[in-house]
Amino acid sequence: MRIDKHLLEQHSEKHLPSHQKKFKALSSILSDEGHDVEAILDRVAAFQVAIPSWALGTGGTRFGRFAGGGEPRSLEEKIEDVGLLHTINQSSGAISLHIPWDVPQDYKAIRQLAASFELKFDAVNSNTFQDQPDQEQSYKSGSLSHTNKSVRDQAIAHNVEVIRHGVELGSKALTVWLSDGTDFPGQQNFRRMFERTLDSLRQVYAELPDDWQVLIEYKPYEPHFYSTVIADWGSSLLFCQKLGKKALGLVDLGHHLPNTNIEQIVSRFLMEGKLGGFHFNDSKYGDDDLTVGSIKPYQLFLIFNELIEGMTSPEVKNPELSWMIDASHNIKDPLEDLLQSVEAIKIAYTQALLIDRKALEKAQEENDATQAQEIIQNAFRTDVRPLLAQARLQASAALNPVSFFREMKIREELIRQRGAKAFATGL
Ligand SMILES: [Mn+2]
Repeated sequence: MRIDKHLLEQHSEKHLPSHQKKFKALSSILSDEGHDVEAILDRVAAFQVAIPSWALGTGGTRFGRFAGGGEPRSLEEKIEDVGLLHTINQSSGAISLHIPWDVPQDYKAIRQLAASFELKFDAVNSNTFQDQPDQEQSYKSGSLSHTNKSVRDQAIAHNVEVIRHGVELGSKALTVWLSDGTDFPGQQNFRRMFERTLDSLRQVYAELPDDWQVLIEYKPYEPHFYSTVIADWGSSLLFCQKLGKKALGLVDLGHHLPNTNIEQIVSRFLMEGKLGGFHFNDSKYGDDDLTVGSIKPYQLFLIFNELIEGMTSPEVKNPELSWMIDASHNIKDPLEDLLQSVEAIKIAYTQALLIDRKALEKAQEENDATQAQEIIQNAFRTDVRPLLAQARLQASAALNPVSFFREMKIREELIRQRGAKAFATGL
């Protein structure tokens, strides 16, 4: 499904008077405060968030799944859905694929289809947390960390195959989320599991093209409930340091125990030049896969505060980051959820751009906690949505993405095209 640019213009025209009032008021206040509104708009417009192929269908829990219909049935339809999102918000210009759920058959055709929607291929993701019907060895007791060399070799070969697919599509990174772990005390030797994993990752790392990165994701628990090999940012950083400069840490917001200070982790990774990317989502209890910014928008803003602080500090030398969403819940329309998620990420980013960094540094040097709070909360409490809308208007996107999606009855059209019982492949 492709959106006629005319419909976007019509939608924006309808909402224009109310938008203009809000934008005029905000830009006047920001200009008075010394902000360069045009420069902020340029940065907002340039900020792109990759969409994972697995978020385009309704997610589920181990208790059930309630698919909404009209879900993409193939890699081609997944690319079309991300193209749809990007046409609506001009902020989702990349797709992140998951192998083997999205194995491309015809690379050239897939590349052309993505290019027709102005989409790039972000990091490719390997999967050794499930057994595939045709595989010889089982990952029941682990993959890259397995005690049996044949299982490790199979998992290594899979990761290398994922790199090959990514190279054909123009990706520049492999994301490894390793589910390996144990469920019971004494089940395995922690040190040996780490060493076997390191040896496996070294073999994968050796196959990375020069301009590629491997992003090492961490998670404290689930699917295993006693230990995980790459459980936390410290373990991720250890692997990255031992592997080499192409290995970087990946922070998934849902992969932390409750109340973890994620913004401080971000600062530490940046300080070491080892932050590779983000998987955005939100959670109340664990890896809940909720819409970004729906539960803890202040935490998201504080993370962006650290990101911008790090990325604008001359002493911090960190590569460009990959921004991705990793969420898939089972209640909302997945496309509406993604539009809201991208919006929430860009709101937090824009608010963090408004922080008066000089004044904050002065407050920090003077140990003035009250003033520091005034400064960061002044930015956080600014309603920056008119800036995002203005950036979309200038990029010929929809002034209000979610209402455009509903006004145009896009889900109804997708159900008409694909059927009410069309379930996304992969999950
Ligand atoms: Mn993730």
